Amino acid sequence: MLRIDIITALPQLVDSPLRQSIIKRAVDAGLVEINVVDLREYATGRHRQVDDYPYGGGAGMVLKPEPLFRCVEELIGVERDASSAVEVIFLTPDGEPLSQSLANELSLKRRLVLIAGHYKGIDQRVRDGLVTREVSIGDYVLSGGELPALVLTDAVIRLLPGVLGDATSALTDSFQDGLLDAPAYTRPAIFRGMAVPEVLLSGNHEEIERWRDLQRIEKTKKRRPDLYRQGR
Ligand code: 6GU
Repeated sequence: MLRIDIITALPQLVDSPLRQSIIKRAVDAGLVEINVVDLREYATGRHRQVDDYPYGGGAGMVLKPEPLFRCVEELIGVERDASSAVEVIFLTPDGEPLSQSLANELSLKRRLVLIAGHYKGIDQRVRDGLVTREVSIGDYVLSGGELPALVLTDAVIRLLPGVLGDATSALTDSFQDGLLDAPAYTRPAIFRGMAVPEVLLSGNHEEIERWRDLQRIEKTKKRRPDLYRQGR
C-alpha cells in the first residue's frame, strides 16, 4: 500500500480536502494511507519556531532545517536511502513540472513524503540533504506548497488500482494518452434548443468511439498544438 505523508506548518489547510470524495474513498478502502504532519510538533523551544529570518537579509521567512530533518528522519528512519521506493518531495515553483507521466511514476512508489513550505522559504540544506525530488505544479506562483501537495496527492491516488470505480476510467483521462478528452453529454437530449450530437444517441458503439477519437484529436490540435505534436 502507498503511504503519503504531508509535512506542513499549516495542517488545517490540507486536512479537509483529504476527507472528501475520491481521496476519502481510497483511504477508507485501505488503498492508500495519508498522514498529515504538523511541522510545529518537531520544533523545539518555548515558541516552537519553524522558521527564521534569512541569512544575508531579504524578504520573507525561511523554514529552519532542524524541525524538517527531525520530522523526515522520524517518518522514514532507515528507509531513507535504502531504496528508490521512498521519495522525499519538496513542492516548489522551481521544481520539475508535474505531468501525467510523473504522476504515473510516483503512483508506483511505496512512500511519498511531501514537504510543503513557503515559496523561497526553506533552508537549502534540507533540499541538499533530505529531498530526493522537487516538483512544481505549473508556471505561476502560489503562497505555499500546501495546495500543490494536494494536487500531487490527487493526481497520484486516482491512478492506484481500485481507486476509480470503472477500471478503465483513468486510462481514458485527458493526458493519459497525450490527447484531451472528448465532450460529454447527459440527458436531456435537447436543452434550450441545444441538441446532443446525433451519433451519441445512435447506439452504434464503433461509430461513437470513432467520433470521440476525432473530437479528441481536433480539440488537442486546436487547444494544445504543443501536446499534439509531442504525441505523434
Ligand atoms: Cl509546488 N509551490 C508554490 N509555492 N508555487 C507554485 C508551485 C509550488 N507550483 C507552481 N507554483
